[in-house]
Amino acid sequence: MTIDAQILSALRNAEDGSVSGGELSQRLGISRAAIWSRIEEMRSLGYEIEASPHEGYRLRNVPDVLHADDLLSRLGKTKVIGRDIRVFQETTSTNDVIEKLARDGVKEGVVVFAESQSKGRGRLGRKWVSPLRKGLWFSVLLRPDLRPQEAIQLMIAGATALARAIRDETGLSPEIKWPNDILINGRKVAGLLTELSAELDHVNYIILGIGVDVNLNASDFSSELRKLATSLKIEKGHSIDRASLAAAALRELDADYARITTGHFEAVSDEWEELCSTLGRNIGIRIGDRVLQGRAESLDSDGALLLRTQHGRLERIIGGDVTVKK
Ligand code: BT5
Repeated sequence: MTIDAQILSALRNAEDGSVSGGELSQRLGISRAAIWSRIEEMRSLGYEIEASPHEGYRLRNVPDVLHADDLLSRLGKTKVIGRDIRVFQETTSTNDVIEKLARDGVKEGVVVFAESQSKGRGRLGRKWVSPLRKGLWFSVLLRPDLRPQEAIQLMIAGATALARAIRDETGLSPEIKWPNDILINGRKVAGLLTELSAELDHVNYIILGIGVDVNLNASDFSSELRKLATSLKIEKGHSIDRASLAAAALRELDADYARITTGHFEAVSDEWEELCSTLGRNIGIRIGDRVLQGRAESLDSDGALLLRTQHGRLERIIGGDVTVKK
């Protein structure tokens, strides 16, 4: 952890809320003057850190900005995801940034957040609306030892982990719509996008991109999108702490990634099935020009959807746009 992350973490975990400069200096192995200068720097970013000669430092308020050190300090220790966190004010797409890092050989687990994206994207080149400081727009680099056909497991794990984090942080009841949407009260509040570099028999890397509509107002969506999309703020009636949700999402992702890489995908898929509103329903799936009709039965061991078609055949589906029939 960086010095700033360690200071924030000490302040957050302090028993009576404050820590003296002397104690910080001892714990971190740097001078009191160096601690002071780091605190001044954080204050300039909007962190309200009170300093009193008797009590020491106290964290009063944190700004609504994403800050890598703050996220690291909230996250604590994870196995893989979030060992390295980078925050950009604006990118084209966080998936693009991760792709460059992947090509440069950066280790798996690095996470890139952007406060806004000029070219946020969904599947098949669709646009993903990503207004400044209103959501969580981030991507994770993964290098799992999987075959390409198992890559959808990452989408399943990502959706399960994200739904859990949203539920635990907000008390709302998110549902998963296969394959990559998180819905609340029937409207989309988050989407996942996996992009893959693979050989025939193994995955080189997977980029898991996640967009969560946290504090968007209805006016942040176009009139068309307003009918389909929502935000956590709209659903709760008040703003949600983005940094806290980001840390929760990374923690849950780390846990589910560990389940996959240790051969426990089945546990993830059981949980996914409980959260999924698509299973057991009659659906239509558009795959390119083809539309298949049938009943969504379950996931197979790779993570593909098993669809019982009108003609009684079981089809294995790995992508497409679902319409749920009434
Ligand atoms: C998705 O695609 O749902 C995947 C979205 C992934 C976004 C993240 S943000 C971080 C990372 N960097 C990126 O560039 N992307 C990822 P899809 O299922 O194709 O849904 C796209 C459709 O969702 C659009 O055509 C719109 O109808 C709708 N949409 C666009 N922006 C939205 C938003 N902010 N909230 C809800 N729906 C939205």
